[in-house]
Amino acid sequence: MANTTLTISSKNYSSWSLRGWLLARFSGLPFDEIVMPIDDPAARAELLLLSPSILVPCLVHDGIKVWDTLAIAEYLNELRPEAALLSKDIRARAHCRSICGEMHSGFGSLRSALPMNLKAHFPGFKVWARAQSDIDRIVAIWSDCLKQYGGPFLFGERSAADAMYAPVVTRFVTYDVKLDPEIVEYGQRIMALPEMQAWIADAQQEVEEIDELDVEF
Ligand SMILES: N[C@@H](CCC(=O)N[C@@H](CS)C(=O)NCC(=O)O)C(=O)O
Repeated sequence: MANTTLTISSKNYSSWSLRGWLLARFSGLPFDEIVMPIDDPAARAELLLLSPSILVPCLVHDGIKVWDTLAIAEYLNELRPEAALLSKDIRARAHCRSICGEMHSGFGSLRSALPMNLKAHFPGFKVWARAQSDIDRIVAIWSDCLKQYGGPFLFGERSAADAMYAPVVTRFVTYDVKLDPEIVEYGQRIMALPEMQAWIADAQQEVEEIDELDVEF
């Protein structure tokens, strides 16, 4: 067993789990996954021991516990600077931190109206106005990054920002959100990453269903 674990929950529904898992995979740090069942009280008690917030993802590395996705990104960037989760350039790094922060603390309307659900597909889904404002802001962020850093990812090479926004890419697919070609192509590049393909394949195998899910999990 590696001396590193990442606790996550549903691969179909848990967008924060996906972010943390992608960050860990992008960093190149070997880790074991601990997948906590969604609704099991015993699992929640166990999770409390692993993650003080009772939330996932939670990384434990060499006995150091790191919870909350942004903290995990910062920790992995310190541990594995060669993976460049955050750019070496101070300007790009500040930009990356800003848009990761915006994802972490914002876009509540998008998150509640279009929850991550990899197994689902809703052609012609009607997006309400507030969620559309979140989508417009995200598209502006991505367009600006792709223009400034020249692609193929938000900051040129793959970075923490791509991990933070990957669940949004999946929502755009699930809810059939209409987008300009450059944004569709960026989304396709994210979906084609071997890490995303592996995650989605596992999500397809999950049996748990949350019918009443109406907020981001
Ligand atoms: N701000 C936290 C959010 C984490 C979060 O909300 N995680 C959800 C799963 S996506 C969770 O653990 N929910 C547990 C539960 O509701 O039982 C982070 O950045 O990691």
